[in-house]
Amino acid sequence: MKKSKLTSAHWGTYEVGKGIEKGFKLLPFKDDKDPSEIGRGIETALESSSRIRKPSIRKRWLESKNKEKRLRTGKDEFVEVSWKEAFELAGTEIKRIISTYGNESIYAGSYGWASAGRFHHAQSHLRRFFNLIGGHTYSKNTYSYAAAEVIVPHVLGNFYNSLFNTTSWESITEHTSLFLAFGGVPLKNGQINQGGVGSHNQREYLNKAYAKGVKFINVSPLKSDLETIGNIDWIPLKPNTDVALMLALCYEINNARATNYSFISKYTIGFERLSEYLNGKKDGIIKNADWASQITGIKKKVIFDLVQKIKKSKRTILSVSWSLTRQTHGEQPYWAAIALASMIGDIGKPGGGIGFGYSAMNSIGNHYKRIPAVSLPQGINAVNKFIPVARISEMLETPGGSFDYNGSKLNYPNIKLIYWAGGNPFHHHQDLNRMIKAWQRPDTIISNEWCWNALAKFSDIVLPVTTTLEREDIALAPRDPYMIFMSKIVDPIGKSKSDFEIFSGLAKEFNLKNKYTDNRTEREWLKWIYDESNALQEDNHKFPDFEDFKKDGWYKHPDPIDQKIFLQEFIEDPEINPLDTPSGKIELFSKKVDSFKYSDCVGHPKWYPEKEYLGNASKYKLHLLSNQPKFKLHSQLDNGQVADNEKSDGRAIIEVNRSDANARGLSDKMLVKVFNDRGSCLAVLKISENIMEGVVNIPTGAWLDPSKSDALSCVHGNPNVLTLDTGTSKLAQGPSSHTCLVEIEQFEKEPPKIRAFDPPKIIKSN
Ligand SMILES: Nc1nc2c(c(=O)[nH]1)N[C@H]1C(S)=C(S)[C@@H](COP(=O)(O)OP(=O)(O)OC[C@H]3O[C@@H](n4cnc5c(=O)[nH]c(N)nc54)[C@H](O)[C@@H]3O)O[C@H]1N2
Ligand SMILES: Nc1nc2c(c(=O)[nH]1)N[C@H]1C(S)=C(S)[C@@H](COP(=O)(O)OP(=O)(O)OC[C@H]3O[C@@H](n4cnc5c(=O)[nH]c(N)nc54)[C@H](O)[C@@H]3O)O[C@H]1N2
Ligand SMILES: [Mo]
Repeated sequence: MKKSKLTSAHWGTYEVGKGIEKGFKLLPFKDDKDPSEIGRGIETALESSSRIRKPSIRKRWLESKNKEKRLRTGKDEFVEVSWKEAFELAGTEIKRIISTYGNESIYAGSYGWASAGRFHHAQSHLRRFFNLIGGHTYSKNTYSYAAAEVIVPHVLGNFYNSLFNTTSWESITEHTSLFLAFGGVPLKNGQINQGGVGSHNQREYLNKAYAKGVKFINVSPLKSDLETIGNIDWIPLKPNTDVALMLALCYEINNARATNYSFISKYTIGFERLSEYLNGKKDGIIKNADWASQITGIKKKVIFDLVQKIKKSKRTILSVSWSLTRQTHGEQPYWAAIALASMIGDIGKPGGGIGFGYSAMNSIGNHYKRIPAVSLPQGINAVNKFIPVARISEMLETPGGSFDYNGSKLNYPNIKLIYWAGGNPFHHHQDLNRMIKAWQRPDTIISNEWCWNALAKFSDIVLPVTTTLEREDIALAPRDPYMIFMSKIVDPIGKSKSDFEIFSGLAKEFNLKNKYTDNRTEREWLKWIYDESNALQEDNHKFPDFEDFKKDGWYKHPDPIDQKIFLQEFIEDPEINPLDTPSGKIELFSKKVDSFKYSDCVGHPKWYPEKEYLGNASKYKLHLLSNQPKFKLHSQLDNGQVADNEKSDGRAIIEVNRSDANARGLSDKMLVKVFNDRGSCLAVLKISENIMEGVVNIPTGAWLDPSKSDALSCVHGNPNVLTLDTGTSKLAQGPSSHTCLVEIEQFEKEPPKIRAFDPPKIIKSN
């Protein structure tokens, strides 16, 4: 029997079968225990009218001179050109920018998830190209957990180690008594794994642990952040106040003489400094349950109850959601949680301690061995200029301006050209109205995209890229045991080319094509990646023969025997396996961080009330969360039908507590305007018992759809027109998307038409 072809995406592996209308259908991969619906979005999106079919140049950019050419409205006309013309135009412009302003003036930080597949990784190609022609300004850290990426190394020595070595769910099922989750264990997010997923396991793991008697507690504004087969204790708290709760738990545990002092003295430093703060030595404020109750909105009794549960629990694990980093002072929840886990003293023991982001992705807590794999070599960037990734608007607004970052004082470059490939800043960035203003500053913006989203509509040169279904690749992610041969399913739509072909074409303009391709074809590169990765495998884990792998379509690495326990080696012998911190121990007080003298990130975990949250609400009384969508990955496949599951009449849904709706005279399914001083969007109201009073939620991902005539920043429901664009603190300068206050009111006018998926007006070529 002929084997069916496989394809892979960040949300799963699929068999490709015959479809009814579009010629193909994505079916669940047979090894997947809990397949995700998300993939099927591509069936309707692939050839929809939002598909970019030919290289397109913004008409005003092409025809006008100087400043006016830059005015980017997102509603501009485009002119289709041939690839030859497109390469010439882009090549000439890149050369002009480099010779006039230098390579530093090119921003190719280009954050984003792009698609699965080891070879066709858009950012790797982008960087390989720019590194070849003298370099570019780049970006550091992520939108996912930037604050943790910077603070955790000061406290535990390394952050990524925690992602690869999170304590296994098996260990939790066997040994944990209490699983205290800040921000829940959102199964909707476990559908995703960067680079691909063979089998989705989070649901089964969670249910098994629950069935075995692990006591789960969900500390979160949303009840649905932790759902399993039975009831879960839900402790709603005001968003962005977890640190106050964590510090009060530290104080009350200490007060109840339940601190594990032998753990503290053997494995940590700085407990005295933290204790002084908890006891209010300097500020006169004791960080007790009473204090935290007022900040978090959690009753004092519930906090004392938690203290008792922790005291009685034989083995406790704290789970801290990544979302807790995406808020003002997002460094603190991780530091405070590490301090609390240290005082409990279960770190490094089976089923105990701390874990970051259970079910934030499928791989967290999975039982697998990290699979070494090579990437496309990117060369060396000759430009040594970077920004913390979420400081893009500020960079564009203030060329030469200075900023703080992790102990350094740095300067912003003067950006004249932006090149984006594989990410969507009109999805991921905060305060989009501010960004759109800043976006007008560069001379030229180039993007490789496959669909007419806002990024494409706000670019000058748009180069149409193929999707994974239109090219061959290998899904090989270090955090998933499956390796998939991604077959080509359909021919490239329109004139689209892969990122590899696009940058090869551009390299030719610089007479560097052979250097760029290294004289390898796409197929030769796939084989190269396979062979080089295979060379890194241990002897008993070698890959099958390449041709056999292609024929079978997939391969699974053998499971490791041991369960993972985060920081086990350090706990077993802190002398031989010290942490990579200055003291070799867990730093509850960090001399280094303290030496930076940042008022917004001192040397120990601390509660900072100076921020936009319910504790300071006056004009805008609701805290807006914008969590990850259930039926897509970020903005990807919003142009397909599966994403409609999470919308109402095509618009994003805003979840509102009944009492907040009643207080404003709003009812279920009503079209509402959500607004603050930064912007406004429409959304459809859903009354919900799932969300605590004072909090509302719009999942991210609705494509930006501004309307001047209705004076709305987005008629479709993109929450990032409302969110706050400031760094978490001087330390990490991470994004603060979960920090945001808004108001809502009924939108009584005629509902404006959604045009997010309409292509721009295009002057066609033949
Ligand atoms: N308000 C708010 N905002 C947030 C968050 C939040 O919680 N709240 N979360 C943040 C987080 S955690 C993240 S990671 C970011 C995600 O932000 P992004 O990663 O930027 O979002 P995506 O929609 O995945 O963007 C990927 C883009 O790549 C394109 N693409 C796909 N495949 C290819 C390819 O092969 N080649 C090229 N050239 N392009 C391709 C897609 O069409 C899409 O436009 O969003 C952040 N933004
Ligand atoms: N289906 C799907 N899955 C995804 C993604 C996607 O786009 N779609 N994106 C992937 C990516 S890139 C990432 S980084 C991860 C992100 O994973 P997470 O960071 O876990 O993502 P969120 O869904 O934003 O947040 C989870 C929950 O945290 C809660 N929360 C927000 N603020 C607070 C707070 O101050 N305190 C407490 N206690 N809770 C709070 C919210 O109720 C929210 O539902 O998800 C990944 N998984
Ligand atoms: Mo993320």
